[in-house]
Amino acid sequence: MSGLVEYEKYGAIGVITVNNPPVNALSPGVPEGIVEGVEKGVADPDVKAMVLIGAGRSFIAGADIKFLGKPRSETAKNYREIIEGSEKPVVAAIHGYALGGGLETALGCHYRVAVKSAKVGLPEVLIGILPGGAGTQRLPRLIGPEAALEMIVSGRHVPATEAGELGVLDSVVEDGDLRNAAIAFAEKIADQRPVPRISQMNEKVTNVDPAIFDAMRKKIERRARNQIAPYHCIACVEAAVSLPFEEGVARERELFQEIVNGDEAKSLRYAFFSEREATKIPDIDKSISAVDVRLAAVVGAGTMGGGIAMCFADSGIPVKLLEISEEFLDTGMAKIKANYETSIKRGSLTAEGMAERMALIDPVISYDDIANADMVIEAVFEEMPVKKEVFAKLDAVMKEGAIMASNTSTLDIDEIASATKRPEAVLGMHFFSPANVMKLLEIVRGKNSSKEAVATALKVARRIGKVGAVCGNCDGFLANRSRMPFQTEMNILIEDGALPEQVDKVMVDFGYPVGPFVVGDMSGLDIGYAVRKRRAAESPNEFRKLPIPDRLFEMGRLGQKTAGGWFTYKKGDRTPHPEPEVVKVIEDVRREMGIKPHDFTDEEILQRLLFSSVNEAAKILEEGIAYRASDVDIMWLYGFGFPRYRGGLLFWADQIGVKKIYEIMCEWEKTYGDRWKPANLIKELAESGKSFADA
Ligand code: 3H9
Repeated sequence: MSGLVEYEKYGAIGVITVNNPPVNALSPGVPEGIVEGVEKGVADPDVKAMVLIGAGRSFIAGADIKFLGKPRSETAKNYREIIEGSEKPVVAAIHGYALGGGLETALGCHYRVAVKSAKVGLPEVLIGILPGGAGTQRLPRLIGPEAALEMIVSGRHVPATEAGELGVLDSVVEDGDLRNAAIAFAEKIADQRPVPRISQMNEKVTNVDPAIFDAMRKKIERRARNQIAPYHCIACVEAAVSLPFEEGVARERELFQEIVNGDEAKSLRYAFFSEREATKIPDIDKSISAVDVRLAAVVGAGTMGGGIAMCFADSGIPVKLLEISEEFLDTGMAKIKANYETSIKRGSLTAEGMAERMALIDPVISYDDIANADMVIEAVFEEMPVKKEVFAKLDAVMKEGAIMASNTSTLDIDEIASATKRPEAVLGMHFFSPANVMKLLEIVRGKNSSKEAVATALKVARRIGKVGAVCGNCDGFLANRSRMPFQTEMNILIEDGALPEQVDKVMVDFGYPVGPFVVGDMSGLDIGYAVRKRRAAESPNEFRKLPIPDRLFEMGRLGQKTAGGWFTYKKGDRTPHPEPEVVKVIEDVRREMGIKPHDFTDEEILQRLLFSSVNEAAKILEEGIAYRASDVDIMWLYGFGFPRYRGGLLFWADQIGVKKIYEIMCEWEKTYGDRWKPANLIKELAESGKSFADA
């Protein structure tokens, strides 16, 4: 047997164990090894049945994503059919995850036993493909097309108990000795005939109402915009109810081949690996021990602080929430309560769940009360003197070894750290708003931040369900600094002749959930105004004035909170309506600035917005503020809603080609001036024919 799969005998049961760490992916050699095991069991007259189990932490997490779309052996193509064809029953014993090709393998087996903590699913759609190992044909035959459609199109990981109820699993056992439980199960069913084969179960796929497929297409219309995989998944399940098994499998293979090497699949695979890569910091290896955060503290119970406290409570970590007065504390706690109540109304949280979470948040008003926390996150006003005062107080009380983080979105981490005698314990942990919802956690490594502090922040990010990515210290850090030129450019586009609704439409068509002007209205025009004021004071020469949003702010058009900003909103409705008053401001400013407005193509709008940020991101890479281009992409995917199926800002740029972008920027530099001067890195990459991925 290959080293990836082992075979042993326990009485009359042959046990085939997949051992391909870390997640038992179906890398070359694994399907072949499974087939060898099955053949051994079939050939041995003393063996009555077999168990297929995974070593380590999972059953099988799917095909090896690194090998997707590459040639496979004939055995690897057909191993599920070989398992299913075995005259002796094979029982899949599932713990950890049975995902994608992993669940498809289990569906090729005759029975499935799982422990309670296991999860099963067909998440291929999330990496831009479809279950290509007959999953779209077997699952509907086993649990009916409606339930199968939901599982396949959502790609969600289904907990074992629910999978048992759906009929995916034959038995759900207590966590513990799965191997023995599965052997006992195999002994029980060993003599039962006929051996159940899902490919031959056709009852559930006859007389199906065909309307379910169109209903699903309609349901995913908004979410699946510009994507192919979700629709191909539906087409495959449709084939399962209209074609015999073998023809359905052929159809599935055909559609799989069509998309496996397409842009969508490549971008999503890139995003999958980039997310994992982001946690690997060149000089921080496993020997660096992260602090075990058993008690957290948050300073400031405003919107951000409250949201951060919720992140800890949601993950079962007790958290102290500190404010300067009972009054502020009560307001903060009331907001948290209201947020949880909204989740209950939406059905995503139970009343007991809310009570458990609220019990984990301990509101306090004295710094002494948070002294024994393992990590503290400051979320007070974005003003340096205030931050420094807080950090000096924290320095005085926090226990030795505690990590002290600031949630600042722009301020200098090193200066904040200088307010303490332990700058090594200080770093940035920048949450995005709303903190309890947005997945990105930007971890800012100051010049003195210790490796332990960074490792702790990364570990905490994972524990609280965030995607952590690390960057260096600079104004705006990685995420907001790379986003800033986009913010400026969208305003310049308006000065030059575009309208907010036109720009928003281009970006929504590109794949953003909402356009940037609507986002501006949602966060409030006062935010940008305050940032511009600060920047104007700090660096008056570099600062580009933006008279249109300044004037809207001064008119009291602050966005959705005042029923109008860039757009006007009707009461209780978030639909943006173009506003003549705004158009008048735009026209006035154009006239005063002596600008002759011109028409923009959609492509020009898209490129002007995104190239401006590509240029800044290149400078960030050049300065070593980012470890790698893919970290920029992770921040854009999880912080700014960049469409995942386009990979991320710099992955998208690489698809266009750095050389082409460089040429366009050089032209724009001539037309529009200095702001389009290409970053040195862009020039270098263009001249050497390289990409951001190579940088
Ligand atoms: C498929 O099955 C297609 C078939 O239908 C048909 C084919 C014809 N491949 O996420 P983690 C690596 S498509 C390769 O940190 P966790 C991962 O990169 C597949 N590598 O652990 C990481 O490596 P490193 C359908 C994989 O405990 C390490 O394992 N299946 C794969 O947080 C640990 O990963 C999926 O889409 C893979 N399939 O989460 C499931 N999976 O240490 C994809 C993981 O070098 N996987 N790695 O950074 C997952 O969703 C999560 O990894 C899982 C565990 C939930 C399983």
